[in-house]
Amino acid sequence: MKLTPIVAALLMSVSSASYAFDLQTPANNETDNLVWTGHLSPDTDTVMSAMLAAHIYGGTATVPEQINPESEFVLNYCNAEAPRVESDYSAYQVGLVDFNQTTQLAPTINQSSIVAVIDHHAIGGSPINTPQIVAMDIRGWGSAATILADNAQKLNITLPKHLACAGLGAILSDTVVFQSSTTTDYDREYAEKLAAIAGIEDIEDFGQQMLIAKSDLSHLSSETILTMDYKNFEYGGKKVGIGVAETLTAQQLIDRKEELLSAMKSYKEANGLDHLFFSITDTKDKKANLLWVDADDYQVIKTAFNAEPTSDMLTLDGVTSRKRQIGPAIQKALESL
Ligand SMILES: [Mn+2]
Repeated sequence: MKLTPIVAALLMSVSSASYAFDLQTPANNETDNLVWTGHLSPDTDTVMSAMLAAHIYGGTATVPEQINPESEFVLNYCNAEAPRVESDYSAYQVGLVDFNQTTQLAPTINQSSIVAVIDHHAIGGSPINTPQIVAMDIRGWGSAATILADNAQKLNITLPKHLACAGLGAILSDTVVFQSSTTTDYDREYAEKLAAIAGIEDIEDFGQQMLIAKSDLSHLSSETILTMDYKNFEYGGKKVGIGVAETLTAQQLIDRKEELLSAMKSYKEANGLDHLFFSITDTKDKKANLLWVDADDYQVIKTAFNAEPTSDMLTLDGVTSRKRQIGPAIQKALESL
C-alpha cells in the first residue's frame, strides 16, 4: 500500500488504526494472519470456496470440521489437497465464505476478528455481529464459488487447474448439477469457464460422478447422515436444525427412517433445539422426503407446507433446495406461529 509520509505517520501514531479488508485491491491487505473458513458441517462449496478465497486474496484455507465424502471425491478428482482442519481460530483474522449466520460459525471464532464475508445466503435471524466494518460480497448466485470465480476474473487472477476444477465441483454441488432452482446463468457461465481452465470436457459427467459418490450412504451411521449436511438457524427466535441428505438412491435412506428418526430425537435433545427437520432429498426424482421429531415440529411442518401428513414423513414434489425452499418455508411458518 502506498502512503504519503504524513498519512503513514498518522497511522503509526494511532496504534489501533486499520483499514477494512479490501476485496477490490487484494494487495492492500495484510494477510499473514488471515485464514478463510466456511460453515460448520462443511459442504463442498464451503471447502472449495475457502481454497479459492485464499488463492485470490492471500491467507490460508481452512475448514472448521472434517470434510464430507463428496468433498473428498471432488478433491481427489481435482488432484487438490484438502484445507487443514482448524480447531482454534482465536489467534487469526478470519474471512468467511459461504455463510453469514453465527449459528453456523466455528465456536472459537471471535466475531471481532472477522474481516470479510463472501456468501450467497440470506441475512437470516442470526447474522454475524461485528464491532468494525467488514468487507462483504453477498450475491444471490448458486454458489459462493461462482462469486469467487467472478472475482478472480475481474482481478485478472488466473486460477490453477486444480482450483478451477475445485470451483467447478463446488458449483455443481450447490446447484445439484444445475438442477436446483437456485441455479443462475452466472453459475453456468463460470462452470464453463472453470471447466475450460481445468481441462474438463464433460461437465455433466463430473457432476454425475459426484452425485453418485455422495449417494452411497450405506456405510454411514444415521447420526453421521443426519449431521453430514446440517445447518442451524434461528427463525422467529427459535433454534432450528435442518439436515439434508441429497441422494440419487433415496429409498436406501427411507428404508432407514426409523433409525434416522431415533437419531434425530437424540440429537434434538442433546443440542437443545426447538425444532429439528431432516430431508432425504431425492436428486433423481426431484423431491424432498421430510422427517421431523415430535408434535411441535409437526405443527411447523403443517403450517410451512400447508399439508397434513398422516405418516411420519412428508414427500414434497419438486422440492430440492434447503436454501430456497425448505428453509424459507419453515422460517415463514415459525415467524407466523
Ligand atoms: Mn454454498
